Amino acid sequence: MSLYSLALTLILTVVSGVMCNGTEFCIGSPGIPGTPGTHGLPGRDGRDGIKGDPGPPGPMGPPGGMPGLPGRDGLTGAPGAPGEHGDKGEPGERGPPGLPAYLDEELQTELHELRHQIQQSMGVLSLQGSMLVVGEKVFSTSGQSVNFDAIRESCARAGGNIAVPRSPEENKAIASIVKKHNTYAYLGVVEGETPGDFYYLDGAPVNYTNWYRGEPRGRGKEKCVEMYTDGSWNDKNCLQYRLAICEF
Ligand code: MAN
Ligand code: CA
Repeated sequence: MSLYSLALTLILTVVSGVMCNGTEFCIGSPGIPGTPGTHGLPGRDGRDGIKGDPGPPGPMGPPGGMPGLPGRDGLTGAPGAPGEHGDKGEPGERGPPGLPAYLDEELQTELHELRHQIQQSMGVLSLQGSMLVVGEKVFSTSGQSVNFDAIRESCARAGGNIAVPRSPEENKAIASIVKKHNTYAYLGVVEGETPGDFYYLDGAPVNYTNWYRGEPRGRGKEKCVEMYTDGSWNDKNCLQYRLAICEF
């Protein structure tokens, strides 16, 4: 073999990856992998899967079916308004005869205790200056000034009436409250249809007055009466704010 053919064989061997022994056999190195084949046919179906979750509720069906059964009773409602008062019942049977009160020891003890408690309460209230006792009457003020109707209402709510002096002594007592609060007070006196005629709130004409000089001079236009701080009276419209003094 010439040098030339030896070189050629070597080059061929390197370039082609095939080595031959010069006579029969050649040993090649593996070629590059071919491209993947096409997909095979689909396999057989697998076994059934596990049961799925329930689906969402379906849409409402068309109307026209039979009405369903009635539902259960609702909750109890709120109580209704109280009914009207019934008629008064018949009087009961007469009880067994009792002891005369002065011989009833239990009753006497109870009276004694009540008297004592009333004395205690009145002592405290008098000391506080929140009640003024004059004869049978008690005068008291809330210290508030409001119009005539509001005074009447607040005195009635307290179980009393707007104060009205029916004697010089009562006038002095009310005047002392007026002076202490340094403000005028309305009295329980109003003018009637005839100008200059004044009445108590029960409709009886007044039989004691203490008009300031020249009063009443409202000539029917001032239907209420106020007390000045010196205890004298003036006819006045009823819409001023005046000290509320009640009598009990
Ligand atoms: C005001 C009112 C009257 C009152 C006179 C007295 O006008 O208070 O009620 O009579 O003053 O001058
Ligand atoms: Ca007047």
